[in-house]
Order: sequence, then structure tokens, then C-alpha cells
Amino acid sequence: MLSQPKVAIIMGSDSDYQVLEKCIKTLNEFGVETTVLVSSAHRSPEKTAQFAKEAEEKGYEVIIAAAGKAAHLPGVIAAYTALPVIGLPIQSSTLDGLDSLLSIVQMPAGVPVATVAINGSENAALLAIQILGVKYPEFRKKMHLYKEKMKDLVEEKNLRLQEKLNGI
Ligand code: RP5
Repeated sequence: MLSQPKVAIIMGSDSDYQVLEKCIKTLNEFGVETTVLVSSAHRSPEKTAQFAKEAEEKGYEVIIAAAGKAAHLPGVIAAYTALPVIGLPIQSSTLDGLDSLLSIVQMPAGVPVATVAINGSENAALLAIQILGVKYPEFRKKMHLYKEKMKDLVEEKNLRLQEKLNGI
């Protein structure tokens, strides 16, 4: 039997946690084991580098790295590991998160970080699940179900709107 996949969620500060809640919840709902930790590319660079270097041997298969402002955490982690890194820009500053987004997305060739939207916490989790789905058919199946549900929800919304419009 295959072991359960593990996703590491790392954030630059505990002030990022609130945004990460949706990500953690989504991964839990899909049955993915997660480890959540705070480590900063700037304030605790040694710990961050050590985490990234050891991530593969610790059994993680995807890393989600969230950071705000000059958000170098995802890029630094990607520099030290061959695992896929998903970067989650946090809207934490006076620049509305654009600084975080650009710091994460503009990686030089050779060191990709799969960047989701500013505060795109749920998508970070779903992308991690889709990456796991390449190896684990059960997660692919769960993603198909998730998409079916989403489609049904849109149709429900459409029907509700049509009813409202017909009542005008
Ligand atoms: C970044 O700086 C963190 O990811 C956080 O988004 C931001 C602010 O950190 P705190 O000053 O709130 O600890 O490194």
C-alpha cells in the first residue's frame, strides 16, 4: 500500500496564518496530511534552507510557501529542493500584495515557483492536490468530484437568478 502523501505548508510569519486557514482546511478535506510551520527567508534563513534541503527525505511531495512583502520564501525554498513549490503571495502590506506577487512570480529560469493569486489560499491547496493526483489516482478522482460539485453549484446559481428575473 502506498503511504499517504504529505504536503508542507510554510509561511514567512504567523501573521500569514489567517490566509492559510482555507488552504489547510481544503487539504484536510481532501485527506492530505499536512505539516504547517513558520520560517522566514530573511529572519531565519538557516532554518529555511535546512527545511528545504531535508523536505524530500522527510517524505514531502509538494511544498506550499506563503509570504508577504519582499516575499522571497518560495523562491529560496525552490532553490534548495527538486520538489514542486507553490508560491502563495500574501496581501500583507501597503502595496496590497502586488509586491508579494511580483517577488514570487518573477523567478529566474531554472528555478520555477508555481504562483497562485494574491491570497489564493484555496487554489494553492487544489494545485497541490492536482500535482499529487499525477501519482495518486484517488486524488485525481476527488478532483473530478470537486469539479462536478462546482459545476452543479454554478447551475444552481443560474437557476436561482433565472427564477428571480422571471419574478420581475
Ligand atoms: C513576510 O513579511 C511574512 O511572510 C509576512 O507576510 C510579512 C510580515 O511579517 P510580520 O512583520 O507580520 O512578522 O516575511
